[in-house]
Amino acid sequence: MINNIIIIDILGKTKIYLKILTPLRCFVLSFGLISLFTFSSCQKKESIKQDDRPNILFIMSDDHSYQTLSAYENTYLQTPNLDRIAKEGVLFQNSFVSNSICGPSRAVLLTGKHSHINGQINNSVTFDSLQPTFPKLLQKAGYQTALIGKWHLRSEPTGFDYYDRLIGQGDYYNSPFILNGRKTESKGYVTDVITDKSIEWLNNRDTSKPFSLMVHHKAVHRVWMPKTTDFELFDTINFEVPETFFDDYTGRVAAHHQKMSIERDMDLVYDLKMLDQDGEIKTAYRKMFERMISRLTPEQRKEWDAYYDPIIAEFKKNGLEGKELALWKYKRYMQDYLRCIYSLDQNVGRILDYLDENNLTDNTIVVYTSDQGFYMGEHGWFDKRFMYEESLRTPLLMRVPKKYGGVRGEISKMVQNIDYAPTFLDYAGVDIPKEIQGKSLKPLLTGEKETDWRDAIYYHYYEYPNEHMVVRHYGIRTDRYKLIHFYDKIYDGWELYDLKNDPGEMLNVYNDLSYEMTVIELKDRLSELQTEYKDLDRSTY
Ligand code: SGN
Ligand code: CA
Repeated sequence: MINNIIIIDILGKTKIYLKILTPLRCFVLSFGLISLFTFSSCQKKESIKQDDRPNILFIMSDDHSYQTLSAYENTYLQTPNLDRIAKEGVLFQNSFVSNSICGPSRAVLLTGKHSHINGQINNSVTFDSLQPTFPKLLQKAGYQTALIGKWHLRSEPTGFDYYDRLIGQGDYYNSPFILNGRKTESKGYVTDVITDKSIEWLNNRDTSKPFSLMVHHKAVHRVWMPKTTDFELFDTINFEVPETFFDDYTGRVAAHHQKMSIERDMDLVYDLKMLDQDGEIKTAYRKMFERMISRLTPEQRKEWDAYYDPIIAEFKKNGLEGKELALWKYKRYMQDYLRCIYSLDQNVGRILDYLDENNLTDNTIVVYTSDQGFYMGEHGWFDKRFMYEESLRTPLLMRVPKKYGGVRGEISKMVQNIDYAPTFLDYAGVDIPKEIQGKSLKPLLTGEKETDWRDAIYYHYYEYPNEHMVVRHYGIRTDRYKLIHFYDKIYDGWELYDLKNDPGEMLNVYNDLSYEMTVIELKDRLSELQTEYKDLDRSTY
């Protein structure tokens, strides 16, 4: 059975995209139309001319919540440059990850397969770099491939003509990099440096080939160190905490167990920069922050201290406690986090301008996403990992040039990071290997009407025990419901959320008899998904 898209040129101008279901129908249609139209091919691979393939610019940040991207929500800050991608392209309203943590998310992106298949179930294992990835396939098909910025997969990158990666999490200031296997130093703020390096690579690339450039920012990962020029931003804003900030986790055992509470777990020195010169504020992570801040040059350190020292003095004077301290911590956290986003947005603007100035806008697909979502105080948290909305969702903006049929607007279908690899292969005219578990987003991006799309997504998180102590779990999310199974020696139990009636996921209705049938149906669908994605044997990890 063929399931291809054919492209027909009418008088060399208009393109019609048709989905052909059977070889017979394909033959009949082509036979009927061949005398009227120039018929390209029933094979997707041949339908894109070698020299007409789009460049791919894939920009990914780390831990950027959709709540702090103004194309999604206007509450906290404006991100005009990021928003531009959505305005000139599409915004995915329902974009999710399959395992809300860095290394796994990156492995899913590269392979188009869930964690249990690509092997990267958590941040501790080493990525099997011998397995097929989309950069390798693009490279084989004649693309020039590059990766600049965060990698975090332990094995060296493969499938790239050029890479310049951070070491582990990297540093916000003067971070070292590994350039094609060789350690180098850098000067300056990491978001600027990654952008400079990306622009430099674009300037020096082989222009005879299409490119696939992955720009992977460190921002806005913990510990949210802003650029010195951005210190005063958001200083005077009194951020209101989210409605669920003082959640008591009634009916949700795993939520009781976590260690990612702003009030309890956020470190005053490390996370909130209260590094007093007298050393009176003694915290568990103080030494780690001292190491981190020692990377600053004397000039940078001077600017740093000039901004934070008065805040530290004020903090020590006020001696806040309880709820007041929790609210102060929230505000401090938000200020630094948002400053990192501000710089990220500016730098995305620089790269978009570069495309404009170098006639690349019309033949480059631009993607912006994050490796997962993040908590901005919802449930009282920072970090990610849970299958709850704030960390399951991730921003996804894509601008596909009109020349490749790109539509404009919002897409509400549920998409997942397993879909990136097949999408890029599809646009490059490369056959999508059948082992890939995601689906090409091209039918959605070209506005195909009768697209047979998924009705549910599958999620599986494994990193326990770990510093934030989120119990292992898997689950299913449909348009309306989310069913989660936490499974671990420490706790084994189910949760069900009715997202229509309870978007904040405060009420676990798993044991509510009025949802009995829903639970049965969702469990059936969940086990179908586990069969489809071959995630049946959980005893092996
Ligand atoms: C580090 C952070 C954690 C974070 C993980 C994973 N601690 O370990 O807060 O959850 O990374 O983040 S830190 O003290 O090193 O900042 S991930 O995005 O890389 O997966
Ligand atoms: Ca991350």
